[in-house]
Amino acid sequence: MRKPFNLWACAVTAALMTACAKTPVPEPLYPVPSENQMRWQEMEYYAFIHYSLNTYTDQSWGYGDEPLELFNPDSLDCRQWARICKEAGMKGIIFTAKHHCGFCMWPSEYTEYSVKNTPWKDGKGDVVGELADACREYGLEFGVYLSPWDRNHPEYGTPAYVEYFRNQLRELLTNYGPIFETWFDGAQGGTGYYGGAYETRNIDAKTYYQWKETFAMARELQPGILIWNDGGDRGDLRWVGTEAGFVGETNWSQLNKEGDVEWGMLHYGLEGGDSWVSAEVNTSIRPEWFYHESENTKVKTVPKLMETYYHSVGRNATLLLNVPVMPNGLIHPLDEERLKAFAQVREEAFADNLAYKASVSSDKVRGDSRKFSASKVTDGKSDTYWTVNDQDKTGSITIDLGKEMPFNRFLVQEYIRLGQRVRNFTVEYMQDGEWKKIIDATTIGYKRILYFPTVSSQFIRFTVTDSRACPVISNIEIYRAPQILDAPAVWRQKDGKVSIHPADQESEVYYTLDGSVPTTASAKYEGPFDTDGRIEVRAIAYEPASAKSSPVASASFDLPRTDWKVMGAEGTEKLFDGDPVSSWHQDGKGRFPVALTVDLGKLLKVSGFRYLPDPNIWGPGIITQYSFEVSADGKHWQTVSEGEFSNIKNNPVEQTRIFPVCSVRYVRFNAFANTENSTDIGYAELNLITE
Ligand code: FUL
Repeated sequence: MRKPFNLWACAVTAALMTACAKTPVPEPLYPVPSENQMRWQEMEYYAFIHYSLNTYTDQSWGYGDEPLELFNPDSLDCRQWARICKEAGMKGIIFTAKHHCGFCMWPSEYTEYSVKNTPWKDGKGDVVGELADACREYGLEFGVYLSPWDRNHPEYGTPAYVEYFRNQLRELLTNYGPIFETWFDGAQGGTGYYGGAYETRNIDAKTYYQWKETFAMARELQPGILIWNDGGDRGDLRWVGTEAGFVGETNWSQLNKEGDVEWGMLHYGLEGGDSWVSAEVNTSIRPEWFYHESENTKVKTVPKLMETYYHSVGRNATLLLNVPVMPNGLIHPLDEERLKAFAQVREEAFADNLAYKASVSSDKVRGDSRKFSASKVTDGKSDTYWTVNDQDKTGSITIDLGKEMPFNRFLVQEYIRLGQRVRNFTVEYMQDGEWKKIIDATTIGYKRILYFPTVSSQFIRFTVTDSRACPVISNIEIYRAPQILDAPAVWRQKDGKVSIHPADQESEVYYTLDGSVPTTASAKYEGPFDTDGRIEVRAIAYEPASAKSSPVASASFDLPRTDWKVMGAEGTEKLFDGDPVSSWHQDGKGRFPVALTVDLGKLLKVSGFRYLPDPNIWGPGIITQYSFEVSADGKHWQTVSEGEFSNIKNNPVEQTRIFPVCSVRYVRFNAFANTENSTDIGYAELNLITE
């Protein structure tokens, strides 16, 4: 009996082997990523570190005339930065070797405006060098941000500066070991010191820097390099059109080599584009990029960081998360704590893959070959995959967990070495013998992670419903992540009414008004409530099922704006409704300044103002140049603050300006320029700081 059985087994094996041998792998769907792009994509998460002279002047962008004496940190320790990033699970660090102010954090031989002429280490220090060494010690990749715009350099705007820029890049790419990424920021040209000229210099970002030659030099010096470039020529990676920490749900790693890249292409990529250009989501752990003491209460919460993770790594992008360095040369303990907590929550969320080695089946498979069977998506290997015949653009895989289990995360990966293919897919679960849809989604790419309220089932079905060519799926993972509760948002309307908004509808909310930490014994939020005067609201969201609370939301409010009236305008409610998303627009009818005059109803002692720009994506009309005037009688006006809101286009966070206290009944906020080059001015909120 044994002999024929063996013969039969041999015959089956032989037949299968022939089928495997006969079934060719799918043809790549071009473009496909380079080896450098693959390596970079697999890094997934790495740090940005912003540190420069601005750290000492509380600015977002230095002007280029900041004195060198300012740079003298007493505890600078790049090993602390590297240790924190390593412990946070990051794979590398990109450092602002030179920001727009032109100050060099390494002793460049081409300028005097560098660490070599500062009191720090008697001019013998080199921050870039120390950080490169620390990265090597901690097993991190190292990258450099070198700002093309240089507000210090006398020759900025002429061909001589381009040579200077290239010389600096050569220094950085030659003297500091392997560099995995260079960042050439898109903020290019404008006002500056420029060696004492104090003027505006505009350049054509497409032609001025001659990127082709610069890129060629960079690739020759560092064959493993990835180039991020926001102006002119296409690099290897792309910006996603916002610094708020998310890329489009639909995200193609493709763009065209030539032609303009509009916002939508940055955010969603371009299906069918002729070049592989993947997305990198850059955002900061605080509202701004550089350290500002005033932002110590605004370090992003773990739930917010998790959301950012799902909206970057979970949407086929990498996450470049910025951590600023304090004036003493160290990362703030709060940022360190948050980064570690974020790492732990990620670890907990993705600890137990329910689909690993689960039994799987598919409705079709390429050439009936075992080599491409559905089991390849749960074998834990990144170089095996399930695929179907060339003519098939759809297909589904059913995963049997063995028994009913709760889950709320679904992770899927395409084998992108053969190109990005999937346009649409669905995930369903079986309940009472019927398939129920969890989610309809679009692209996958390198990695897609879906999150949804917990469901329980033994069977999950993943279906590709549309694909540019036969789908090629290398991995599926399923998790039950613990619930994360976010700090609720607190708004105060014009009349003083406070409303509290938890991130998820199921949690309860508790709050205090006396500065104490809220617990479930505090007042329970039942709806908007009246308040008066200056107040501090603290609130938590609470999930009864797990008895877990969110981090505490703290919001301080100045006097209510009850009597305020915008003069000469109607329908301005959204300007004072406390909602950071709703906005009011003022039509300047083609003429600057566009003045917003507010009657406060009575005399108040005022010492500052806060402007929250319209955060919406389309035509936000964010003010970039302003002046702020005050008046006690509406006739005699005094300018108390004027200037620019730096980097407000990319990072539209609240702007605060302080001025000497004055008695005021009327204020006038003048806009002289906005981000749209138009006179349509957008405001989400306007507030005053009173004595
Ligand atoms: C922006 C810059 O202007 C910011 O200051 C920051 O460096 C950010 C990463 O890029 O465009």
